[in-house]
Amino acid sequence: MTTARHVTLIGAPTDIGAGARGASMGPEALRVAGLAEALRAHGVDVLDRGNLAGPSNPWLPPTDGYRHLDEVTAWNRSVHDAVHAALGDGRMPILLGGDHCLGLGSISAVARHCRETGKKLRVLWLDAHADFNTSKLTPSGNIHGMPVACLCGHGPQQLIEIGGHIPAIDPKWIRQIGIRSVDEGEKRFVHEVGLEVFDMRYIDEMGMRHTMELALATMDANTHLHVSFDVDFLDPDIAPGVGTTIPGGPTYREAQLCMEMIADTGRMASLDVMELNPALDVRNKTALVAVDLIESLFGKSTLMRK
Ligand code: EXY
Ligand code: MN
Ligand code: MN
Ligand code: MN
Repeated sequence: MTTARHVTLIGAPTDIGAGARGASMGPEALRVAGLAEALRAHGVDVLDRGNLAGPSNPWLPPTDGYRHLDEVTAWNRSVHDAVHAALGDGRMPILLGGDHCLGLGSISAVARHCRETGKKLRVLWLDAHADFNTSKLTPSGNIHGMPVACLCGHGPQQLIEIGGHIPAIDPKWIRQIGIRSVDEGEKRFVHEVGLEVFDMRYIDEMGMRHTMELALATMDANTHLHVSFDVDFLDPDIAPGVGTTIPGGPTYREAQLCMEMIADTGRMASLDVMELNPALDVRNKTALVAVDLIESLFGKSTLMRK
């Protein structure tokens, strides 16, 4: 059985799906910020299995609506295999991105594992963006804007088949939080498919507590909760080190509450930490805030700190 007390760190040092170079340095920045040590201090057994390898970034323009499709596919296959293996070992994988196109490999592996073990999957997608573009809708061709659509079966065959089941997940299993930048065509598609989105307007009006109560409702003891944390979810004031900063994100306290409420469920069984771009950061500040928030996902809290 997967337990949050046995974690495997998997580095995926690539910016193959992004519109800016530098997320390839994300895994090392998280290590330098003390991720493994912080988790160990909370009693977690941490195995850092190092970095995956994959093709370098050729930095080419899009072909048929996609940039670097073959390279994105190779990286995602490798992420899929590593995440699936960690789950099979009864450990909780933490994917250290890398850009968010790799959420596809990670979540398709988690979905495969849930099918094999009879678990119910719930995906929390913490992001400024919906990542629900297709080759027809994308303004950029960057595949980090497409992983959620691919997971739901809308994308090129070589990507949507990575987890061995098409679609990898049902849109009903997803809750998106913190969304504030969605392209026009993408917006229509999000509505068409019926994605459950708690955007910043919702969080402003209802507060993070009510938002998370709804986003975390209807889970039970058989639920595998996957958290896909795109660091651009956070307000750029606290997290400048990302390629696609969008103003008006959750504050430090709102983000902490979000993580604390996830921890309280006791159901988180896999995690992605994506889009951290050390080339754009200030003295590793964004990596440090990410580690602080990950600690909260593992039960650190103001009064109960061990
Ligand atoms: N929606 C824009 C695009 O598709 O190009 C920006 C996507 C940024 C995606 C970041 C990772 O969350
Ligand atoms: Mn994203
Ligand atoms: Mn499995
Ligand atoms: Mn994003």
